Amino acid sequence: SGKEKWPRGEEEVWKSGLRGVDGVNEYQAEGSVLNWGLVDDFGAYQAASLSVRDNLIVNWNETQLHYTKKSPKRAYYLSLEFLMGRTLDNAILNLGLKDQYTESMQKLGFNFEDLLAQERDAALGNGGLGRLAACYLDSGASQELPLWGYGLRYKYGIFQQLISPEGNQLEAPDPWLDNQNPWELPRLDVTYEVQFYGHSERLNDGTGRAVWTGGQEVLAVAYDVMIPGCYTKNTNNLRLWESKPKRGFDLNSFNAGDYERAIESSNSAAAITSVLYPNDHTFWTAASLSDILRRFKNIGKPISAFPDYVAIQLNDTHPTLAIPELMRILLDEEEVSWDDAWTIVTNTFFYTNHTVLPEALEKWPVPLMEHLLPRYFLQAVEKKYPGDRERLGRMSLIEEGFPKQVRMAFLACIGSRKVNGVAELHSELVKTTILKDFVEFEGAGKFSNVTNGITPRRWLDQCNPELSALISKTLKLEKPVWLKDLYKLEGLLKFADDKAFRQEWGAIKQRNKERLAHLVQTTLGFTVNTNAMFDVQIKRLHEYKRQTLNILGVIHRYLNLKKMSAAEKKKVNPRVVFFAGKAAPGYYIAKLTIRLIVNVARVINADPETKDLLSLYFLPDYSVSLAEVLIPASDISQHISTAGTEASGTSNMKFCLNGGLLVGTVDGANIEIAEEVGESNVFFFGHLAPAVEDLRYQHVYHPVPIEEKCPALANVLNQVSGGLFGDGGAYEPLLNTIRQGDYYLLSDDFDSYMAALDLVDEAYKDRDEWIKKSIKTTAKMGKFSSDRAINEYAESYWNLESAKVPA
Ligand code: GL9
Repeated sequence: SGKEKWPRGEEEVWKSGLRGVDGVNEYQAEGSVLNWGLVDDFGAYQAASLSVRDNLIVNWNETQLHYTKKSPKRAYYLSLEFLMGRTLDNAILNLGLKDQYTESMQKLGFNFEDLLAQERDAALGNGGLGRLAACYLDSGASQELPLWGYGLRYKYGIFQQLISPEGNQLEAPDPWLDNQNPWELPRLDVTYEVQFYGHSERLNDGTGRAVWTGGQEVLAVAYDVMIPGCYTKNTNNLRLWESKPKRGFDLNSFNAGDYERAIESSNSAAAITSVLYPNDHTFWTAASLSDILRRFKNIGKPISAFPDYVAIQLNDTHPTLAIPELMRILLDEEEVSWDDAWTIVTNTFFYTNHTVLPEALEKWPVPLMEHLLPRYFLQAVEKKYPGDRERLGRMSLIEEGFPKQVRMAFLACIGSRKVNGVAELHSELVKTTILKDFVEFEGAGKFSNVTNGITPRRWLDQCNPELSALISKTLKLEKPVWLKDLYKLEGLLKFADDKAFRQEWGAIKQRNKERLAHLVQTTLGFTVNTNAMFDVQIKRLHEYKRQTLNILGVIHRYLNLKKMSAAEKKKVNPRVVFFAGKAAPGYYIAKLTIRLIVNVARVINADPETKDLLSLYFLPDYSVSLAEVLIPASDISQHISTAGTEASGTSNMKFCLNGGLLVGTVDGANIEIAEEVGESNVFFFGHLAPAVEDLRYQHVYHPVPIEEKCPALANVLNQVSGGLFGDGGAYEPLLNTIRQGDYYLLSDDFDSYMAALDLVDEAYKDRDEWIKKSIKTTAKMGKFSSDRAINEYAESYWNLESAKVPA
């Protein structure tokens, strides 16, 4: 409500209800558990969370006992990132307790939505890959699958983004745990010793066994995060490891007065899980595997049965060290022969590739795992292709050079039972580019596709409660029924022709736009025109995602508006463009794009001739929670990567699920979305993936000046250089990426991009038709539920069956 805000420590007393009068809380006086003193929103959020947690713990405990008793095959999702966002709302929705909580908190004098906003995001991830992991956990629990996540408990999540007055991105730490985290259970009883660095040494006892020695000893302490399923008792576990020094500090140095030295190694141990993306992944894979192995051993089966009880999914190559680590355990600790160990390993692991961009393919120094690499792999290749030295070089796990490096994607590939990409086109590209030789060598059967999905619980029910309620009412279905079988949305199709329904649909979109406008007003102080079309691009800043194309398009539109007569302007459809996203701190060109966006916004939003028709906002510090407000408010969203570069994209699915239309290239999951909703309901543009290589070749060997090739774009670039948006020279490095080489093909796609946006304007004029498109889009999004995706993994990959906890 905003009215009854109760800043912490304020002396004023709320005059009624349970919080007592005259500054004395009745419950405080009685010494009850509600002994909080004056309770503000944050305190009430904490109290509500603890009471929800009580429910969760019971379910979580029963679920773990049930799995232990039944010993089903289990799957483990190993990921360095879990971008969970907030938990309270998600938990009470999944428990079916939202109405009760809203009502009770109101009786206590609180607006529940304000309380929800008190929670800090758990932002243990960078972007789509980490959010995908979070959606899969939600679906695993909802589908009652024995699926656990393993990751790291970073003390600091992804950096907070600030924007300086000049428009530069600044980074600040995200100490998200400072307020305590009610959603995790510290498990001091689950700790492992991990030896960092060190080496394997043969024992001299004639057995041929080896032990790992040397290095620094670090403790891995488990924190369990409860993952409630939707309307089920099944509450799965996400186990996050915290690193801790094993021996406290070094007493000798301490006694000698060298305090810095005394705490040095204890600090370096704690640093491992300090910030998102440490560079050493050994720690965590070692702890996770010990944990998985211990659980397996409790079943009492021989080690050869390991793959019958355990499936491990690698979320990209980041956790690939689990492969050599399991080899080490099997060889050195379980005394299994090399061949048998390799059989176990290759039946346990599964590898998902999330990008074909060459610069994103991980390479690691050889010495880290020298002794554990399957060396005979190349011998096998040699045997199959005698004398083909070139192929041998291409396929080697080790890239020659200084230092020698391990190609992690290759290791993940040969160490896994199956390999998949994350959308049809991407999986095809994996097979025909980066892993082509491996397809030839191992057979195509090992490689397949699982198109990504998103959880409709968070990305519809939670973020768009009005639309969710309208859907339940219209389909005459209880919420969990269609939320757990998203294909049921097709039932909405026939209502596209129902005028009253369309009106309700449109009114909800309008209110969601107002909700976003309210947020912008209260946080940034800008008044957003809610009668305009809302056009949104939110994602990590990256050249391949082409936010630059978008902002240059906005400038083009602005320049056109400036040329128009008053009569022409009357026909123009007002538009508000939103950007949000973080740039990697060291990614200079991406940061320059942010700077350009911010400065274009400053000029355009202040221009009295055009500002009612075109305005632009860069919303700082993009997060899961911000996405939950932006996505339901969009009329269109942009997914405009150079064809073949965006493996899948998942926000495209979220926008469409909420009835936003898609402007995009023929790339990633855009293609499958269009297949579902029909091409007439998306706005496609740009060159296709097979043309990209040729175009790049042309740029280099037969360059055509941009003035000739795309005059409209050349004009925009000149305006920027000329200083229309402040110091033109500052943008030169960014503009030159387009003028020279234009690796991401902006000059090739600019004209068709602008044409697509014109079609959007045309279509938006017929509001009734537009809403029909919107309804049809939502109705056809069934395929993109992460429930569908997780079931594909469970059935075709892990051979995993559901294990429902009895009610
Ligand atoms: C990504 C791809 O770029 C996306 O297209 C894809 O949707 C997701 C999930 O499969 O994975 N791969 C990748 O490295 N990131 C992705 O988003 N990057 C980040 O998460 C920052």
